[in-house]
Amino acid sequence: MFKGVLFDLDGVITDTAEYHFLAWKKLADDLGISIDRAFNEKLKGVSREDSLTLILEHGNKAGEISSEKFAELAKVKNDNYVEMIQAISPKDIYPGILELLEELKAADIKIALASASKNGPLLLDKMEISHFFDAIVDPGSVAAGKPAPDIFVAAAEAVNVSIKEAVGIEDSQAGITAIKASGSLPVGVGSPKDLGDDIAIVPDTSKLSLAYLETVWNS
Ligand code: B16
Ligand code: MG
Repeated sequence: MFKGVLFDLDGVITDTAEYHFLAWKKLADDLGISIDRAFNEKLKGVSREDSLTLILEHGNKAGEISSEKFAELAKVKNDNYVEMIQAISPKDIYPGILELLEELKAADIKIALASASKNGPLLLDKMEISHFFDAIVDPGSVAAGKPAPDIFVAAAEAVNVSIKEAVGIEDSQAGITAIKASGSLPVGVGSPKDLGDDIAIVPDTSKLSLAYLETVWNS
C-alpha cells in the first residue's frame, strides 16, 4: 500500500488553474501576444518565470525584453492573480477533495503539497485545509521546476516516505512528466488527450477517493 499522497494544487485542489490562465491571457493580450487554452496546457504546473518565457517565445518577443522588464511583467501577472484569489474560501475546494484528505488522515497516510505555486500556502489557508498537510514544499527550494521530478522527490522526503511508496496527483502535462520521472505513481485529473493514455485518469476530482487510489495502486 502507498504511504503518502503528493498533491498538486492549482487544478487539483481548486480551480485556480483557470485564474492563472485568465491572468496570463490578460498579460499576453497587453503585449499583443495571442494565447489560447490549448497553449495554456503547456503553462499548467510550470513556474511563473518559465511560463512567462514560454509566452514571450510564443509571441517572438523573448529577445526584446530586458531582465528588469521581465521581472516587472511577472509581478504584474502575479498581482493580478493574487487579486483574483482573494475571495477563495472553503466553498472553492473541488468536489471530493476534502473527503479524500479526511480519508487519508484517518488511514494515517502522509499528505504533502507539491505545487509549483509560491501562492500555495496562502490558498491552503484561505480554503482552511492547511492542517491536513504534513509538509508543504517551497517551490523556490528545489533546483528545477516541473517537468523535472525535484518537487515530488522533495515532497516525499519531507514526509519521510519513499518516493516509490507515494502517489502523485496532477492536472498538468508538466506535472505528470515530473511524477513519472520521480518514481511515484501518477494519477491525472483531466483528459487522456491532454495527459496521455498510459496513466490512471479521473475526469474530475469527485471521482478521487482512498478506494480509487487503492484500486490504481493494486492494478
Ligand atoms: P505562482 P501547481 C502552478 O501550480 C500552476 O499550475 C502554474 O500555472 C503557475 O504558473 C505555477 O504554479 C506558479 O504559480 O505564480 O502562483 O507562484 O499546478 O503546480 O499547483
Ligand atoms: Mg496544477
